[in-house]
Amino acid sequence: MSVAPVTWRTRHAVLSTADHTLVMGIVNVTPDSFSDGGTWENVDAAIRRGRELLAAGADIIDVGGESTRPGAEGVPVDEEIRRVVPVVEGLAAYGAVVSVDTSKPEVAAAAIVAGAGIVNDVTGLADDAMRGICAGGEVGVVIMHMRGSPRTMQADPRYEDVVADVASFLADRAGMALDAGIGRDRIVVDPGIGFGKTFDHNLALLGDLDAIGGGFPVLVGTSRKRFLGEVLDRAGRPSEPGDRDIATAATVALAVAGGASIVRVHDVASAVDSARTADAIVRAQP
Ligand code: PMM
Repeated sequence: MSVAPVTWRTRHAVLSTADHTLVMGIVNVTPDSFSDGGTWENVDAAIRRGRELLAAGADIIDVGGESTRPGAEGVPVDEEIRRVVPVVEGLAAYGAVVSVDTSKPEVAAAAIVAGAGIVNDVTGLADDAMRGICAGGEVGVVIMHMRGSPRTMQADPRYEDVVADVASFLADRAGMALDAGIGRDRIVVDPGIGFGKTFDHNLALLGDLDAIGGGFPVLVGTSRKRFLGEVLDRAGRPSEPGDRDIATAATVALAVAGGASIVRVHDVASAVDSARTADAIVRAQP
């Protein structure tokens, strides 16, 4: 259970897990995200939320302008830029390490100019232009695994062996990122919990994080997701997404024990408590 520290080079900062597992706090500037859609749509409110998450211990703020919940429709480029850029700008000016959650090269480019240091792409840098922009912008990147697109991904997802399939996809995409000139120390990979996965697929991935990183740091995003609703349903405790922060904290602790370097969450305070506790235990092992 011992974990070697990793560093992650982003545009303006080099992040390290030497002291603790990194916590990425989520600010969704969307009218329709599954958990916090509509709440932070106003620019000032979104910036305020980001600052609260920093005060609660977030190491990174992830700003997203397009919902990726199952069934979601895409957002036009201009609209996504309009939502995201002022929030990125405000939080970067405040000194935050800002990540932009987008799969559109134009949005990534605009966000980098506005001060984003990381591009978090749920399509795993599928687009050539996106890889070029990330290489040129010298940002950190998150390469996430998804099966299909948000509109279709939950229609009967199947894998030969979900852990091996996700690991091999991430290795391929990391190879493409390296070929595009993105430095090895800028790349983080993510199994994409809930993105084209059944309940059992999600649990299998979370139980075997070691097997999916291929030498790259692993980010895990479980926060308030539907599979946690299913766990709680099975325990006779039906929940709304906002009721799932304790369940999320359990996944955070286990992800840290399983070797995750970064966790992506809505409720930063509970995740920081959970991650720091797990860090103390993991780091006390020989
Ligand atoms: N999950 C969501 C959105 N973006 N990005 C990464 N890297 N990993 C995730 O698991 C992930 C993500 C789901 O939507 P949310 O922003 O409402 O949590």
